[in-house]
Amino acid sequence: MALPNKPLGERKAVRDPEIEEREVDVLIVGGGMAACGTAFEVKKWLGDDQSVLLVDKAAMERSGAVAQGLSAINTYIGDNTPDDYVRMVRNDLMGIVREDLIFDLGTHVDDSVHLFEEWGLPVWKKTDDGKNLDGKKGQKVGTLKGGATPVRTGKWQIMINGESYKRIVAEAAKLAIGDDNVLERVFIVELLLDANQENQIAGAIGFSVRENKVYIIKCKTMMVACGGAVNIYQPRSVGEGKGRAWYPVWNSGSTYTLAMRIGAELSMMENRFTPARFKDGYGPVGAWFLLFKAKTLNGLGEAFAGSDAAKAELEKYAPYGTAAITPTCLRNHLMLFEMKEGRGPIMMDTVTALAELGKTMDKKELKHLESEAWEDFLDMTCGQANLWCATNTEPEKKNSEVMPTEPYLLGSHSGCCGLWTSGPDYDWVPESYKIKARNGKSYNRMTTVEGLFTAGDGVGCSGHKFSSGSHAEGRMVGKQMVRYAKDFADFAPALSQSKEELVDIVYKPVRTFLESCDYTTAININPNYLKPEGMMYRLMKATHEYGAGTATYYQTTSKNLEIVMDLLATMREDCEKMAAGDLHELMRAWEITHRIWTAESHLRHIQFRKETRYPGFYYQSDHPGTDDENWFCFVNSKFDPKAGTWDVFKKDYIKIIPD
Ligand code: SFD
Ligand code: AMP
Repeated sequence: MALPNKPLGERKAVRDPEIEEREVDVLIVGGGMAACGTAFEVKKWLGDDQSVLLVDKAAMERSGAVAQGLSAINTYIGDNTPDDYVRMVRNDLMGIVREDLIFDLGTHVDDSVHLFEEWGLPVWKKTDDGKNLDGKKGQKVGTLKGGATPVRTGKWQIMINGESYKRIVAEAAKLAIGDDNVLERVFIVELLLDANQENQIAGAIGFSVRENKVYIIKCKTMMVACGGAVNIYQPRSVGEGKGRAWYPVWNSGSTYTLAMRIGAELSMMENRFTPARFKDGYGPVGAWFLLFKAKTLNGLGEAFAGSDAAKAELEKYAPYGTAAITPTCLRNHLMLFEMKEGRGPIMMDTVTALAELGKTMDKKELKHLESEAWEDFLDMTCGQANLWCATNTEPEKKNSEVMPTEPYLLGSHSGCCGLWTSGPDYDWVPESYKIKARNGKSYNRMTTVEGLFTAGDGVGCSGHKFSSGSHAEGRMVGKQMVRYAKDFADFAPALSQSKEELVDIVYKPVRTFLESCDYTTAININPNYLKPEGMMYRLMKATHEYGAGTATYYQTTSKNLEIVMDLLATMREDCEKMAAGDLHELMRAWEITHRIWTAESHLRHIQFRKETRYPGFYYQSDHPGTDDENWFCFVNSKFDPKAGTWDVFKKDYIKIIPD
């Protein structure tokens, strides 16, 4: 349980916080979909003498990407096969993915969906005569597990009434491990390697955002699942870099930074997700394309996606571009093509779509259809519904603009950046995909740091897991962590830094602030420090202008990349002088530090890959088009914590599932 917030203003930070030390077998960092899956599963396998702790920077009931709820579960295999799931993900991500991880996930994901339904999540069902039943009506016709048919939007997606999705999933997680084993409102700052055992995870340090307290937590094994990275680019929304975005603003790249700073190998960090969204409200488009069968039109009112020009453009990217489902990046590419040719804006034709569907409906059914259109957003992105109200938009009467947003980094949605992890220990999994611990055994989803696991947005090369897949992957990791903790029962984690040294790391921004804040009259202006807010604007300006942000239609060049790398190096240096006067600001200081490292890894990878593998997500203008001969491979990188240097290199792609 977290302490309630204070009545007035932010809680001031003090120089010497209280220190709380913990030691557990299994530590779960994050409280989102993946972490809830781990918490739910882990207890079943833990021995009575083994312990677990989950640490979330927020409150689990509403933390992470599913905070506002969702209106669809995008991965449910059902009557499809895991092989086909691999083919879909591979095509959407332009060919280069880890098929072992994706297949493995495909065989497990439905079980999580069945659990969600059992825990009370309403799943829409189809009647025998093809009608949709939502809410309680859907629940009455039986469960998915019992054989009821879901309402499929696309081949993989099913509709839910999901406003309370995260609450339902978090409740099960908390019940499984018990409230006493959950720390909420605690932000993890750094991970710690073991003092004696090379490349072995040993713990984490963090602080409470509600009281002046630093946590030092030792563990035998850990999962870091802090979601993706948001607000590393200037968002399209103005005056509120910290306000509206599509993915959750509180996902600040911690997963990648925490792991990379202790030397874990990253993979495909060049892959970003630039989603097409309803402009300004960031409403997702999936339900409109798939459930309501809407089309997008250019500024001339033409359905451009089927035009000869579009087909010619897609053929350049065959076989992906010419597949039955156009990859997400190429769908963006076609929109950008229209806009650059002067045929914008792009409009979602909600009017025609609803009119078409309404043709076979009576008045009551039509009203219900209209309310479903609203509910899609009320369940998931209520800001979009607010925007419709504020702009007098009734979707049956007025079309809405769609726009590619600022870029996001994530590994669970339609992107695949993240950590390089071990595949499952099956004989069909290539040896080069298995990461062995010092006992010679491999552990599914373990990173290249021994005992450190990840899931959801953290696992690289394996996108399209979405909420359900992230939960299922978390469960898989839970089991593996217990196996690891049992195999290394004798391992006693030891830290090389003293308690004081660790507190000094976490509270450095507070101490910097307190030392110099009296020097000037304006608290934010001081020659001895800078504030996280200023750093945020610096990062966003640099990536926006040079790192293929919206400012340049997602284009960058080798020279631009050189400039932004230089700016990032200075930012990292300046982070040492960051100051925080209260606990909220301390969190902001650490968030922006994590964002800067994440952005740097992203751009280093883009710099290394001399082709444009994901047109529509970004363009390396010196290297347009894909170059299979040289670049049909993963790009991995590793930061050496001792030397402070980076290594970026190629890793072989291995095809497992035939076309
Ligand atoms: O419409 C720290 N997602 C969708 N998934 C679906 O199945 N269906 C949809 O409809 C989806 N859509 C969608 C989705 C997300 C969002 C924001 C919108 C719409 C508007 C994607 C899923 O939500 C996503 O794939 C999973 O949630 C990913 O799970 P995970 O566990 O990898 O990340 P998380 O849930 O965001 O959790 C992160 C946790 O980490 C905590 N945290 N804790 C301690 N210390 C730190 N330093 C921390 N940093 C972060 C967070 O608090 C959180 O608990 S649609 O677009 O397609
Ligand atoms: P989105 O709302 O864009 O996040 O998409 C939700 C789901 O629908 C994801 O599985 C997407 O891959 C899929 N999707 C979205 N738009 C389309 C489209 N035009 N064609 C096929 N699949 C789509």
